[in-house]
Amino acid sequence: MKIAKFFGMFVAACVLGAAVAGSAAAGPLTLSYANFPPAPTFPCVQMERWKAEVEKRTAGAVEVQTYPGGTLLGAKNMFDGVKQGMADIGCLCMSYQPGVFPLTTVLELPVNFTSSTVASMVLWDLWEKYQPKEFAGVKVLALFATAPTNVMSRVPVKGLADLQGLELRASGGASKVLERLGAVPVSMPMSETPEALQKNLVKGLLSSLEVMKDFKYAETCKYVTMTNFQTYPFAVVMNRDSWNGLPDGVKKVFDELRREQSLWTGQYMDAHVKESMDWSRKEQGVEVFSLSDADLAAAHGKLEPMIAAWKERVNKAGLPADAIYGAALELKARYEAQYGK
Ligand code: DTR
Repeated sequence: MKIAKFFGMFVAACVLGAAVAGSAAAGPLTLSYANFPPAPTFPCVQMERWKAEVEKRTAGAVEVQTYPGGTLLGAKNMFDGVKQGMADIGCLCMSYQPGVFPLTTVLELPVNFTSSTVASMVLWDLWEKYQPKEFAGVKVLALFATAPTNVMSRVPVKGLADLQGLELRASGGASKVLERLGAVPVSMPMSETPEALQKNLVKGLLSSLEVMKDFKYAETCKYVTMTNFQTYPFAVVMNRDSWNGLPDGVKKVFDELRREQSLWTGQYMDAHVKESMDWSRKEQGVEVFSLSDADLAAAHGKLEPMIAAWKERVNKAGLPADAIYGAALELKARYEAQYGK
């Protein structure tokens, strides 16, 4: 009896797989998924989760070949590489291509996000509402943002005065934040940062704190200054022709995963930041400073003009900047009420 039941279930899985893939003879559809940072980092952890969910929900009709660590496409050529079909899918950080993503870089503004979960849901809803043409050439499969950025450094940064003239690695909006605060931003993708730190080309970095563990920055940066500045927006995108070639059943699985994966990644990031900072303090003796209220107020005063500059760029791109900015703040308040600050 058990064999008959198992055989029945096996046949059902094959039929479902074939139905989803559109043909029993086709075998699994293999898709390439490129990512730029090393495998243990959050962009790749979320990639592996997406792969597992897709292969499960399509009953094996789709197989995802993942390429972490820039082995297929790097940070700077990710978007163009996916559009040219060098990879079916790619994960990119919009901050690495200044000027290309006017709407979604609203996440880089100093609006005091306190979690990746909230920032990621705001990003998803804004993209869904405004459908900006910055992603017109691809199919968007997920959107998420890092946790807020903080200073990680070899030397103690106890206040804004300690930032003056200090070379810190950043990228995109974070570089502008450092410049306005009197530090010296050294712009590069995260993947190039370990070498820059090792060669002492920079005294630290401004980024989300999970990298203290994932890149082991806690071994060189023994000080963290809690600033909760801007976040970094990410997108997972698919080549348009690769998407159009998918069977309808697979498209349905991918579409159902989009917002779910974005939320999953935000929640993973927030939990991992806590884990990373616990490890940094307990195992690596990292010391954590907070900016004084006066310094935080002074910092936000210096960063405020970034909002007007962003609005000018976005209006020039033909988008309603004031409406988008207002919607971002409303969504931020809504999701902070739902998920906590
Ligand atoms: N903070 C951005 C993006 C970023 C944050 N954590 C990671 C991990 C791996 C790659 C990129 C990022 C940055 O500093 O580049």
